[in-house]
Amino acid sequence: MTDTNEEFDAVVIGAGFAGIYMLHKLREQGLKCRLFEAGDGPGGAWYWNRYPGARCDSESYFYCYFFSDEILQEWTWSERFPAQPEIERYLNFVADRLDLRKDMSFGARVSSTVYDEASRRWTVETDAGHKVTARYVVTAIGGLTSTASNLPNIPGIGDYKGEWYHTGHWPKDGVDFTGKRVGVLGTGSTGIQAVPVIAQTAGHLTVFQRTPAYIMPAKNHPLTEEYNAEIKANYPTIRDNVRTHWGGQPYDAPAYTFAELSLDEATRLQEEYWNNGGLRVIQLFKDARTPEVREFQEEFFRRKVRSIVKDPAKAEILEPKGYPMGAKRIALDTNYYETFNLPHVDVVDVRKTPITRITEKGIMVGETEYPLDIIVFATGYDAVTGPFRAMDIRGRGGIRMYDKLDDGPRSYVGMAFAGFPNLLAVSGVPASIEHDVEWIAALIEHAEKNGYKAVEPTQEAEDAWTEETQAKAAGSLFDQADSWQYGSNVPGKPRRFLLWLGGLNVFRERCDEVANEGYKGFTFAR
Ligand code: NA7
Repeated sequence: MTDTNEEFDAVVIGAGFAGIYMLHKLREQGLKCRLFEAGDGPGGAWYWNRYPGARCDSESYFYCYFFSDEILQEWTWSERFPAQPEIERYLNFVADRLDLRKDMSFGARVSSTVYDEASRRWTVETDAGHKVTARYVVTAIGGLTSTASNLPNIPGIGDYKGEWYHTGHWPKDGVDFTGKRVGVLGTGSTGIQAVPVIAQTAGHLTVFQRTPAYIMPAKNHPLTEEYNAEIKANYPTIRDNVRTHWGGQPYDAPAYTFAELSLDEATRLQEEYWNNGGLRVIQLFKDARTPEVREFQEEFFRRKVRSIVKDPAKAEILEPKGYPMGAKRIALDTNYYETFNLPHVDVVDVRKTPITRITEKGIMVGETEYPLDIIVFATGYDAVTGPFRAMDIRGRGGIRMYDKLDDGPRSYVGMAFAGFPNLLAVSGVPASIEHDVEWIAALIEHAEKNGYKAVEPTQEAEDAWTEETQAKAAGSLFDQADSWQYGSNVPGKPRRFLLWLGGLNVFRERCDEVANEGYKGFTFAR
């Protein structure tokens, strides 16, 4: 089907968790909608991230939609931490269950979206030849997106004659590593998941590590029928807990006070939490933010590395150090450290001796060349602002989103932009996505009911929110390391914090406040 010149009430960009629900919500409100998606099916980040070992770090029972009791009951997860194919299947299931496909165009990457002040409409064009107009545009393009993958600017990268891949747009047919000399560059959450799986078939695997991550064991396992039945019976409580938790996780608050425990007792408890695995490994002490607890846990993690990795030289490189735990995202692993006990797997410290160039044959570290048949770049993303800057978005008076975000992130409540009427944005993880979708849907309903043609935040509201976001991050743990959350993984990107660090529960309250006070901070035009 071609949509050329068709007029819509709303265009949604992206068919991941955010876009799927946004399309459903707006359609429910009676809007004529079209969703454009670059991939050839639903999935979003879970469509593109097909790299070996790709898996969610949140448990399946809360990495999902809560808005529909039917979907909660009809879908059954097979593993504690779902792998990419299962999440992709889930999103396809939801798209079908809600009969959304007929309003989705796949293989259509939005190239530009331009606002016309006279008609108060956006013109949206895709690289597949669509050109449509809409009153509202909702970007559901994610913060860590294939369009903004971060390929390091290493000299000679164009000279390399072998195969190379970025984990964020992995070939659908997979990559055959059998017997090959493989190099993985990057040891964030992605590299840590990919390394053990690539090692299973590679002839030789070299991991190039700049910063050693703090890593917790996932302890992933299949879910039993009894477990799933119990989860399904408890979904109302789980949903409430997700919505009131600081980080959108349905977990109980930490149970112990480190300062009141003997070192032996604290170690025993920490061991127990370690053995249970998952995000809760470090969520046991109420006084977790004190330097004593952090040092205790950091050392606990380092001891674990030394106890698993048999070669002391490799262990020394892999031990997390040089920055406080929590200042970068803590990863979950399945057999990451164990993989370095295999004779054909090495780790190279490229902080100590940096990569000098990429050659025809492989990667040069200092004066040493590592010949490689395949390089895997697990080097992350130009996060949050990158996906917006990858598209030509022009608001009132032709102002470009590209320029607006040149100095770092700017928004009002993370969802709206001064100068860009009726352009709204959803991103994040399912817990925050559901909130944002519902909030945006309510804002649009408010505008529709009152006959407003354009809604846009004031510059003052946007400035205040933007500054508040930065203030929340200043002095936080994140402030003590270089991370994608601070934009420091992309050379030249301003050091501005890209996320809201005030807690998801507080964010919900703040957004409610805006809505309840007649959408304060927004202007509406008829
Ligand atoms: P991350 O977390 O940004 O990790 C990227 C990794 O790549 C990290 O280890 C970086 O080292 C490394 N990197 C990046 N550029 C270079 C260069 N030029 N040289 C050497 N090493 C480099 O991306 P992920 O894909 O793992 O995870 C992104 C998010 O997706 C994650 O937080 C989850 O939410 C899901 P560095 O640490 O910068 O020294």
